Amino acid sequence: MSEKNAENQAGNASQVPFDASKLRELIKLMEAQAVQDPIMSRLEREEAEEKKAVHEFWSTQPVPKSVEMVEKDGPLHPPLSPEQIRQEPYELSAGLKWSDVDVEDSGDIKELHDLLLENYVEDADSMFRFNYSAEFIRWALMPPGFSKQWHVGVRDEETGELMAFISGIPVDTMVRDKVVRMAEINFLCLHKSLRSQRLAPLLIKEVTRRVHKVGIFQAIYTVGRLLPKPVSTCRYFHRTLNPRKLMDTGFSQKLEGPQLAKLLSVMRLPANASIPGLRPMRKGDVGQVRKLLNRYLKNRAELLPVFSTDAEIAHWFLPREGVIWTYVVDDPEHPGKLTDFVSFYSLPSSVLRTTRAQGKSASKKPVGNAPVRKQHTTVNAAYLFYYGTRTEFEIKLSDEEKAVCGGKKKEKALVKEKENELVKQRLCALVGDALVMANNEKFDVFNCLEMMDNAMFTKELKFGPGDGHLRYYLFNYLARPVEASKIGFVML
Ligand code: MYA
Repeated sequence: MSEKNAENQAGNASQVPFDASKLRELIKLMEAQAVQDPIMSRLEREEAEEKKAVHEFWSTQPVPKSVEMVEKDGPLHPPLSPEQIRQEPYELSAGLKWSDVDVEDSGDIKELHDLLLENYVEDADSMFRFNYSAEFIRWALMPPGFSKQWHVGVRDEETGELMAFISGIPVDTMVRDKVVRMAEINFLCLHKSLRSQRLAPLLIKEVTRRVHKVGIFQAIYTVGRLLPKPVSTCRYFHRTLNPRKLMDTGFSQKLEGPQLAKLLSVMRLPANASIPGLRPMRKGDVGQVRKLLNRYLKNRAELLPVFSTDAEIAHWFLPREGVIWTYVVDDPEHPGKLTDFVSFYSLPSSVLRTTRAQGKSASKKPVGNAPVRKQHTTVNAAYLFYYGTRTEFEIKLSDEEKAVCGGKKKEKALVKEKENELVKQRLCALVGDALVMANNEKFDVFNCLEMMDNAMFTKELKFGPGDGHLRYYLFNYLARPVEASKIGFVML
């Protein structure tokens, strides 16, 4: 949707008399967030500090140094022979013991849920903390081929309390033209009482050992902070669904009076989806969704997961209440033929407090100094997961266009441009409908990263840039930097 359309929409939907100059001011204000925040300088500062940092642990691991320029892709070290792989677990500090977490067990999953609820990722101002539901954790950790041995827990020997965790799941990862079996590492978490005691390296080494034991020597992981050395960095974008609640919780900047009224009307969404044939995904759709997704990712991305089986697609995409929503477009002209799909998942954040620490800038969310108006315990955030749509079109240039191009190279570029325009139109409609669905499910905000083709719709659909970034890393695999728009891997 163009800015002009946004203005019209605002004018139509709102009861407030339409004032185009006020709206332009508001849109500028929203866009200016990126400029006002010292984001670039903060990123640059982090990079400068990282170049000087000493990494006692990471300097011993098969990852590129921060100052290293990676110029070709491939493993850093060859696979280890079975004799080179340590057989016994690493030794933990006194009072702690290793313990596999059985996420199928109701007691274990509750303990893991509670550990993460109290100790997992927070924004830089400790205003919000991720609040993964138990069902979500099960979904994230039990794809086909998962192994309980890769759900590594640490317990207090005396009390039995779960004090730390790290997980791996298997994933076929494509880095440019190579597919590599990897472990996807996530949910590294230490109880707050065990921080800064060099336990994280032990957890990482132990999960590495267990992954090595089954003959896998590469891994992919994402971390907000800068470590040696990301293959890509993606910025978070946020689309407000419930402006009042986001202001009340300090998630977004407080507005009042006409500005607030305008924001409410600009952000208002229709009640129903716009694409004919859009419906929730069903079991019978699995095969077509697999084809759509793999084709889309391979055409558009350089770092992507490969979904080799229908079982994987069924696991990751069939709707699960409160966890994952997937909508397919069932072509009304050819019933049963799917043309597109889009999915999003639920990841709430607990509200820890509603004002920002003075003199600090948040690193994950665009927060302001909103005074508390209403108490909320959680922000219900939907995150864009994967989507797929057609990317190949039979575009024929007119003789006039060919003449203007004056050569095959420019003609090819023009065809690409036209293809991208068609993809963009479709994605705006598709993700626009995902917003409608998420809004109807009472989500407060819809988040995505500036990865894949997301830049094609963020502005049109009124996403604003956040101040958080997510860095992508590969373990024991050198890869030339991948642009954010070529990242096709969503990590939970
Ligand atoms: S990202 C989510 C991470 N979790 C959180 O942010 C939750 C809240 N925070 C915590 O629980 C703790 O602060 C953690 C660190 C556990 C993060 N990734 O024990 P320490 C390095 C990698 O004294 P603590 C996710 O889950 C740090 O640079 N390294 O630190 C993906 C330093 O090393 P060096 C990290 O603060 C995880 C050392 O640890 C991270 O008490 C991917 C300090 O240890 C981090 N997030 O605890 C893991 N944070 O001196 C890598 C700190 O060298 C997987 N550090 O700078 C690699 C692939 C493994 C498999 C390979 C298979 C082939």
